[in-house]
Amino acid sequence: MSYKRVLTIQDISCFGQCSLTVALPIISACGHETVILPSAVLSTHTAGFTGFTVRDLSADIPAISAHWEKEGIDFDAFYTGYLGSPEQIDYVLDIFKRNGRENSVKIVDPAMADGGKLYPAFDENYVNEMKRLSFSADIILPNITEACFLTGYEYRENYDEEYIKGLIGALHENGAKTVVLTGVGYTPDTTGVCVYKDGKLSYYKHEKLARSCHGTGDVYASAFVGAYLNGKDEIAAAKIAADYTVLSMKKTADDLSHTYGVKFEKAIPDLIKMLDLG
Ligand code: PXL
Repeated sequence: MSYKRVLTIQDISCFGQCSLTVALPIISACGHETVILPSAVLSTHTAGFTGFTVRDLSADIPAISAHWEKEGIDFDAFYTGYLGSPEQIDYVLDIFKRNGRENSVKIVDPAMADGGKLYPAFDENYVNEMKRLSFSADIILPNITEACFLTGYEYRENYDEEYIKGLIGALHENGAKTVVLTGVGYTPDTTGVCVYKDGKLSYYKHEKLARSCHGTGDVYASAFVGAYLNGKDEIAAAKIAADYTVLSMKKTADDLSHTYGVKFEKAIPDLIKMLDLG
């Protein structure tokens, strides 16, 4: 079994089952050394809570990176998610250079928007900075809203395959390499994921549950990273991540009070089996 060292950079939402509190356990369960760099600490995530605390950790990042460089600590892969501020994008790009190796894989989830809207903390400046990060990555995992913000492509609630091809084409023209586009559904009770790599587009359709849940993008991206670093190709990793996310949602479905995240922990044994690690 391969054992990779991955650095994931995203916030700690102390409560709310997203970002680092999801990435660390999932990627660790996939058998990798998971190093974390918190971009900010929030009391909760920002969706559905009010009055949350936020501490931006931007100022600490350059010294952490410099210390790692001095110690010769480097990474097989990087995985970034929700970042604390537009200024952090330069720091992250610097970390790719200083703490990476020639062939370190850069995976970026441009976690900034959903349902046609930016998350409350973000503005056009953040979007512009996120474009720089996303188009320098090897693999990006946007949802449709994020892909529209990254490209200026018109956001639509209702779309067809031509629209999605156009959106992926726009990402590619802007410099995206491999794209894993999530939340793509062509019928009311299905959704799926489009993978674009080396000029080829593939689609994995899966069940769409009645209740949509917060935090599934982070669960999906973390499982994708864990599977990909286990040697699964992008399409196989995209399928495993989708199946794991659906299972996590199913394990949450009977608890109507659990609205802020999904019970991804309950499906970890299944993820390990999907990766033939069990
Ligand atoms: O799941 C993405 C995410 C991560 N971190 C914070 C968020 C969100 C989405 O709203 O608010 C702080």
